[in-house]
Amino acid sequence: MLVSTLSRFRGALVGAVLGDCIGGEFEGAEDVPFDRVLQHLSGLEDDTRGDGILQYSDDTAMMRCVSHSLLTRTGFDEQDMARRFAKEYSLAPGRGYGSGVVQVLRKLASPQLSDVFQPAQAQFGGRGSFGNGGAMRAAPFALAFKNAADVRRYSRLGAMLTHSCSLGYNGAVLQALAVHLSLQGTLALPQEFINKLISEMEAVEKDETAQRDSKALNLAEFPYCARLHKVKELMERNGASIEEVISELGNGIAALESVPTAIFCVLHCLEAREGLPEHYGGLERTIAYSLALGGDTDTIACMAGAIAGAHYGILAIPQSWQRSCEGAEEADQLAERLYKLYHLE
Ligand code: 8NA
Ligand code: MG
Ligand code: MG
Repeated sequence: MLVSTLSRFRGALVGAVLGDCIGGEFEGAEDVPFDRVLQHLSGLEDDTRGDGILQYSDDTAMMRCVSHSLLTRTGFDEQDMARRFAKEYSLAPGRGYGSGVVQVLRKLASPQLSDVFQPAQAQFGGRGSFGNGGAMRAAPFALAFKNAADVRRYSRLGAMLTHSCSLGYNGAVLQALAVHLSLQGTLALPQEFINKLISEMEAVEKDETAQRDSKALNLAEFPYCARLHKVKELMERNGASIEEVISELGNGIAALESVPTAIFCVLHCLEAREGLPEHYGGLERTIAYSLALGGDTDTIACMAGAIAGAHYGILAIPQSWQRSCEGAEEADQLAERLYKLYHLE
């Protein structure tokens, strides 16, 4: 079926919000059997439960800020984006932010602050955060900028407002590039999709700082490339167990332990899978499968939801799921506005 570009844009942001809202149920859980996931998902079809029953968390809260900032400034403006993050946090601090990032968000609220990248650089003894908080909000960069170089550049800077460790901001670059490729329909050829991501990340991880950070953290020399090669291996194995996926890719709050995992979820669910209902389309499978991995489920489902939503488009997302999630309607409107920005020449 032909999916229009506008439908892909709407699918990307709505898919992300759904992943966050629906995934919140299992955040931090260790073992999530498929029947619990399916029970949770079938509950969304119950019309008596009311609209927006599932609330969004930090992932969507910050993604809204990114979208509003890119739209209002018609491009990337670090001061404006930083102010929005700080304001959003002060208005709704209880959205499940990471324990470190709240210090950055408090400092960003200070009117005396001149360098908005400085608070992030002071985190974790000057090493900066490698959490997935930059990646979870990266999708709108792929909707605002047309060419890959801009997507790379601005998703990196946008993440650096809170995550100055290269493992943190490079996770955001990878997530934004995955959405960028998916919007172009590249997931129709999964091997090409993963190979392109690997070659993009080879260029990104050549950077001196990236090399130094991975050494300091005792990681492989090109850590994201190494994980993406594992994604490829798991795809070729075609039938990897949940346990293998968790042990080889991770399901944690570090960007390295969750962005490649989200990409794997999307690729794995391009086909029907055992344990998931036959009537599910690819987007439903992707979200269900992300939840079954446990760990940082809201964020992994949010990132996988953005990539999958860009592939399948808005029409593939069940209405009842959209109605159940706070912020889904606004995300749809923001995506439409970003579509216009993207097409501004
Ligand atoms: P962050 O920047 O606070 O990082 C998350 C955590 O990762 C930190 O609190 C540390 O424990 C650890 N960490 C990151 N960098 C380093 C480092 N250089 N050295 C040692 N430890 C480090 O927050 P974030 O914005 O990256 O958020 C990541 C995740 O946390 C998101 O999935 C988000 O949803 C959130 N989260 C919230 C809850 C909750 O309470 N609801 C639970 C889990 C995760
Ligand atoms: Mg969250
Ligand atoms: Mg999370």
